[in-house]
Amino acid sequence: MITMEDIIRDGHPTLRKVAVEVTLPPSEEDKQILSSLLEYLINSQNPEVAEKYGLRAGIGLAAPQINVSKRMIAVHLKDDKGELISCALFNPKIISHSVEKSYLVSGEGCLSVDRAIEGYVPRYARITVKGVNLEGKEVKLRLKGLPAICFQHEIDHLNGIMFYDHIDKKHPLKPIEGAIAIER
Ligand code: K1U
Ligand code: NI
Repeated sequence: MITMEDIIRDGHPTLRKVAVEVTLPPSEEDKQILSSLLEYLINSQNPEVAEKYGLRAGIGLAAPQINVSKRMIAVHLKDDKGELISCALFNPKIISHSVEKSYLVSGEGCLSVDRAIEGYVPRYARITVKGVNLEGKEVKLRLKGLPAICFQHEIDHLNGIMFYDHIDKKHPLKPIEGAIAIER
């Protein structure tokens, strides 16, 4: 199982690399890595398990964060209707997005960043993501709100991009014009 000791931190060169596509059908090893990403999220959101193993709670995780530079991500969260989105994908790709932007009023965090970084992170308000799940099936997801933001954060990790790269350095808390402000 993945613990915080397996998660590499800001400054590690792998976090700045563009990860390679996973060869499909995936190997047993790649399937095991991808399911361990999702398992981390589930464990980290269980207060007893998180306390026992010292896990910081997460809603998303990407393979580069455990020093595996391959295109795999997991997301485990509830949408604004309380529906669980629990998803592990090989080679996720944003195939379309809105012009409209959104951002979290509380800002974003990252399991690879040990300090809080203030600032609004502009994201597409709505995205459509394609990828291949652990069963080898191609899936297409239409997302908005926090799930859309979380998938963009994780796909950024596959491209060597950190959330703070998107923050306006001079005016981190300047409201983003025309964007939806999401409270959570
Ligand atoms: O990729 C990561 O480092 C995980 C990160 C993902 C993320 C955070 C904020 C916006 C988009 C994506 C986290 O999960 S940080 C923890 C977090 O945001 C959270 C944890 C438990 C409950 C609610 C939120
Ligand atoms: Ni992150």
